[in-house]
Amino acid sequence: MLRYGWVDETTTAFTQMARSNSSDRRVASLCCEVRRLDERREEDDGLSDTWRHELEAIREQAMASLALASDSKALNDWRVEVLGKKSALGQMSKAMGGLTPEDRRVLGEALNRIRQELEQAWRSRQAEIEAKEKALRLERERIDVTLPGRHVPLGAMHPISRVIEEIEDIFVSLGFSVVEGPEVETDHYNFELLNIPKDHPARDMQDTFYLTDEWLLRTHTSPMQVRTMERMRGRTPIRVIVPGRVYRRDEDDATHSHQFTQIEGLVVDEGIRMSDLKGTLEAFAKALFGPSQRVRLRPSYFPFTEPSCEVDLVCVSCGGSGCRMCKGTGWIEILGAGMVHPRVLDMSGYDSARYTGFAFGLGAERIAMLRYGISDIRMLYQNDLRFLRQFRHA
Ligand code: 2U9
Repeated sequence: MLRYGWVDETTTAFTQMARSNSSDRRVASLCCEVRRLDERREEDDGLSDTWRHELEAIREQAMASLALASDSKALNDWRVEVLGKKSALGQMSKAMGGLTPEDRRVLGEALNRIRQELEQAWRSRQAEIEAKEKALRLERERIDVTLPGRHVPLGAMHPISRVIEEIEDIFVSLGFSVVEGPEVETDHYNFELLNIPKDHPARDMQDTFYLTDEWLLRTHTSPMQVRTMERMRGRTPIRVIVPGRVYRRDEDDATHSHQFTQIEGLVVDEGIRMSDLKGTLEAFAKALFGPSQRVRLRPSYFPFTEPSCEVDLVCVSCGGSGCRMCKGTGWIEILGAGMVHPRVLDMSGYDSARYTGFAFGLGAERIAMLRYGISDIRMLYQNDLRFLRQFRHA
């Protein structure tokens, strides 16, 4: 017969011992005592009233606290407290060693039953709580697809990079390849093979930063054209442009920088003439500054080209009528160029009696300044966002 709300004192003491992890020996002796005090056995499962009552109390208390567990953490704590090794049930199971075989069987079966019942209750409570927590999570994480998107500030390509890309595109469309190479070069490739021997006056104008007597920061990208010719081993045609950073010993001011970006080009084949140079550069000028552009060649001197010239564009500011920018001439200089010096061809393995070529060079900064109306070259290197942001939509 089950009695609710009444707990035999000894049994309570036993249970409390078990709950508070008392020693097994003490618990076992209490078990014996309990058995002696509870001689009456129920017909059906052989459990004494005291035991039944005590187990029922544990069950009821457990069920009540399970109903109060409202989240996964409380649920797990409950499992440890009620079903774990240190729980009342766990301690009772452990202490059963001190009982007679018959009592052990009876109590064991009863403990198993209650344990299974509590485990089942735990599982259904867990399912309930999981469903509740999932619903809460879904509610909390609900996405409102009608909200306006977050603004992601877009960066902008640097004006020098823009100019490089644009110029590369133009020359690629004319059949050129793009080649890049190291900024640290040897004296041999930077000067000697370009017809600038040690005692040449052009060395003064292209003084640079030396790492050792032989290694230096390149003063132009021309060493890469030389390397390209060597790699091609006399084969033609060669049509390359080489963009990259170059270095010179120079005072920085509004139009000069000790480091700037060059784009140089080289064409080598049989029968290449000055008219090819002019036609190519005129096509380039039209593509970059518009179809009404024209170029003008003026004689000049470079050690690596012969003849050499400076190339002018119709002034982008006044269209040729003369203004402050072109100093009233109607023209602005944008390029240096010339026919590749025969000695340079020969030194790189191209017989100058059979092959000819043209070459040109320009500064990307100068083009960017003309293109975007930038008055001081230093603005291109200062990374001032107020300046750079202007190119976001340019
Ligand atoms: C090889 C042979 C010849 C490249 C050339 C120039 C003329 C030139 C300047 C323009 C402005 C440099 O950036 S700048 O300061 N360049 O005037 N460059 S011809 O001639 C070469 C290159 C490589 C093998």
